Amino acid sequence: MNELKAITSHFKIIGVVNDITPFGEGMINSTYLVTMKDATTEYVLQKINQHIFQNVEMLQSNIKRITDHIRHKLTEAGEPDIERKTLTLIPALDEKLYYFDGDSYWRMTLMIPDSKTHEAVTPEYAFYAGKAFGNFQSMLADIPGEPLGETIPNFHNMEFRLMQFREAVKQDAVGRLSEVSDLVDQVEMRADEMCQCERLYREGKLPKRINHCDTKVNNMLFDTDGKVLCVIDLDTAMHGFVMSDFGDFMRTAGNTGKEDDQNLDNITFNMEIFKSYTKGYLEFAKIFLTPIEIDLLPFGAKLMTYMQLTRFLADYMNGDTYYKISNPLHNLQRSKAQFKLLQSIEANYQEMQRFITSIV
Ligand code: GN1
Ligand code: MG
Repeated sequence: MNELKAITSHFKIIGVVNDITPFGEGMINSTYLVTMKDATTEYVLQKINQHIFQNVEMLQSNIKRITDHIRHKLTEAGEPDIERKTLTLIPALDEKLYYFDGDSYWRMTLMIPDSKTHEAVTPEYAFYAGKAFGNFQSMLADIPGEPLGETIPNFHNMEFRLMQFREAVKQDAVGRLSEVSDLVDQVEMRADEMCQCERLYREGKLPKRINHCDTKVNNMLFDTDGKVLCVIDLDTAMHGFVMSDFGDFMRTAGNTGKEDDQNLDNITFNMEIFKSYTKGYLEFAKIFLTPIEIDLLPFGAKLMTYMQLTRFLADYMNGDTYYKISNPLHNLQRSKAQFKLLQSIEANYQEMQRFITSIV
């Protein structure tokens, strides 16, 4: 705690730190809540995972551009309560947007007062969430200047993820392949279908836009009345296919179980969440989406669940080098849970397509 306190002293925070405690469910960065003695303001302190985000300068500059642009858009639209509707970065004493302690990179943001995250949502909240992510994409469509930097190259490129997956199979670094060969077969069976976005992009039929690229339900802050305040965890916002953002929300909020549920019977795809979110999302997004993007939204749900399956399973075969785990079988359990969800999404696929046709 004293070490963490020392880190915060390098940032332009106001007041005296009271306490610093672990915060949130992130699987990549380490996050802490910083409370102050005067109890008025709180801050969020994060140690950035620099193995994953190798260009911290670019990372922070992306986030600054995104939050500035959103603030500008909200101001233009005459929105009230703007300070609670976008993140505020706290600069370090030297004005940089991070502090390097010789070993690790740190950053701070203001904690948005009276905000909550949820690991699951009701259909009503899913509708608000759909609107919020639709609005997020539409606000970022005209961010001025250079394109945003690619903070993790090929992050949601399915062809690249499959290449990594096949490399993990080939290496079998910790001898776990035989244990998971059925799942590997299931991945391979679907590989061709799952790479269709990259093919369509090369053929000039599918555009890329700025996406959040981690639209898990817990990456959104809700007000006490259930309305969405803002989208957080902006590390991976970059160019990609809209299916990424649509699909990742479905993968997380549409799962009736947990991402790593041990009881696979808990896991099914919740069509009510799908319907509400889609309605909310399309309210904003139908203005800028092309017909092919709209058609492929249900595919996004499949794709992101499949991609996550390949990522968890590859990490398991690699000996757990990427995701934080809480037990040695954690990545296997996550993989099985994602596969169960994928099967349920596949079973609901036609109904999803019919629903989309009925509302556009
Ligand atoms: C990671 O930041 P966090 O823990 O919410 C990951 C996502 C995965 C997710 C799986 C940079 O997100 O891509 O979908 O875990 N982020 C990165 O839940 O790899
Ligand atoms: Mg997160």
